[in-house]
Amino acid sequence: MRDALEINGRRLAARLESLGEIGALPGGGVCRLALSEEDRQGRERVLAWMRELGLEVSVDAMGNLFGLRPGLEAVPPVMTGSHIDTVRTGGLYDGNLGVLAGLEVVETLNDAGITTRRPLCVAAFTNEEGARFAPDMMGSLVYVGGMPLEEALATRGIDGERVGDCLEAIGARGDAPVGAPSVHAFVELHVEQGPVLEESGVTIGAVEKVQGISWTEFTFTGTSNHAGTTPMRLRHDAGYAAMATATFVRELVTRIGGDQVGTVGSLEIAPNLVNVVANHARFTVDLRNTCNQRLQQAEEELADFVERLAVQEGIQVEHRTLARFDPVPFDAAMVDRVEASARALGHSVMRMPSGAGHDAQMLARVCPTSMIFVPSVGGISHNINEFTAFHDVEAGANVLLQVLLDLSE
Ligand code: HGY
Ligand code: MN
Ligand code: MN
Repeated sequence: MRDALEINGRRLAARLESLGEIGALPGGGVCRLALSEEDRQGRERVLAWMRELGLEVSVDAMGNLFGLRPGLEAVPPVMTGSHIDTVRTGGLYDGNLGVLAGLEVVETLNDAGITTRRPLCVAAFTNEEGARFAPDMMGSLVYVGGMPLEEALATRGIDGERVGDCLEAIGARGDAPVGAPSVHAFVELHVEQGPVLEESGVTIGAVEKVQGISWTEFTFTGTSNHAGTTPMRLRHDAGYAAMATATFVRELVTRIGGDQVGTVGSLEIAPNLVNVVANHARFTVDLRNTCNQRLQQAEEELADFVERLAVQEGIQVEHRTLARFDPVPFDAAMVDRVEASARALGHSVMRMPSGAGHDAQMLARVCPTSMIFVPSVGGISHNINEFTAFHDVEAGANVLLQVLLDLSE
C-alpha cells in the first residue's frame, strides 16, 4: 500500500498556482495579508477544496481552518498543515505548500480508497506571518492555549485595526473551541526559506528545531527643528537615533556571530521632510538565534544601547515587545521519522534548524511535532521571486505522505 503510493505532483502544482492567483501582485508574487479581503478569498478557496475532498470542515474562534478525514477509529487525529496568509511581498510556497500538500495527501488517499486507522486533519492557521498583527504564529499560538483568545482578538495591527473586528469583517470567526486541542502528532511541510539545502545539494530537510525569535517595536520622540538653523549641539533628532540603532543592530549581531541575526525591517520617521529634523521615529528590531542565552545577550545589549542613546540625544524612548519565543526543539522520534521516510524514498536528507518561525513550533507544545523542508531556489523567501522546483515540491509532498501514513496506522 505504502510503497506504490505517490502524490500527484501536477495536481498539487495546479493548486499552488490557483491559490497564488488570489492576491497576485502585478510583477509576480502574492500579497495576502492576514484577515484581508485577499485572505478571505484564499480561505474560501481552501474551504471549497476541503469540502470537495469530503473533509469535515470546522473553523475555530480564531479563524483557524480544519479539514478532518475520519479514520477507522475515533481517536485524536494526525495533523498536518501550515498557513495561507503571506507578507506583502510573498511567494507561492511559504505556508501555502504545507496546506495544499496536506490536501494532496488526502486526495491521494481518496483516489486509492485508503482509510487510515487514525483520522487525518489538514489545518490552515490564522495569521502565521505576524506582518500585519504581531506576534507571528498567532492563530496556532491561540489554538494550543499559548495566548488567550480575547488577547488575540484585541490585538491592533500596523494599520490600527483589531484582529477581532477583521475576523468578523471577513466572516472568518468560527465557533469551534480553541485552547485545548487533541492532536496525536503534527507534521508541517514548508520551504526552507534559506540557502542551506540548495548549497548542500540536499533535497529534504529533517528539521530539528526552530530558533528563538525576539521582535521589539521602538518609538523615539525628539524635537522637530530647522535643518539649517539648528546647531548640532541643540538637536534631538529621532531620525538619527533610529538609524544609529539600526547600525548598532548590525554591529551587535556581527560581533555575536554564529546563528545570530538581526533586522530593522520597518521604519517610519516624521515629519519625513528634507529640511526638518525628525521628531518621531517608529521602527522594529527582529533578533533571532538558535541559542536562547545568546539571544538574551543581544536583547540586553540593544536595550543598553538605546538607553544611552536616549540620554545622549535627549529623546524619549518607548518600546514594546511584539513577539518573544524561545527556541523550540522538535520530538527526536518525529525527526527520525522524517529522515527515515526521506531515505526510504531515495532522497538526500539532512538535519537542520529552522531560521523562520512556523506553526509547528506552537503545535510542539501539545504533541510530537516535526517539519519537512524542501529547498528554496537562491535561498530567498518573503520575496516575490520565491521559488521551489517542481521535483522538490513533489519529493517533499511524498515524504509528507509517508510520514502521515506512518503516524496514522
Ligand atoms: O517571521 C517568521 O519567521 C515567519 O515568517 N512568521
Ligand atoms: Mn511560513
Ligand atoms: Mn513567512
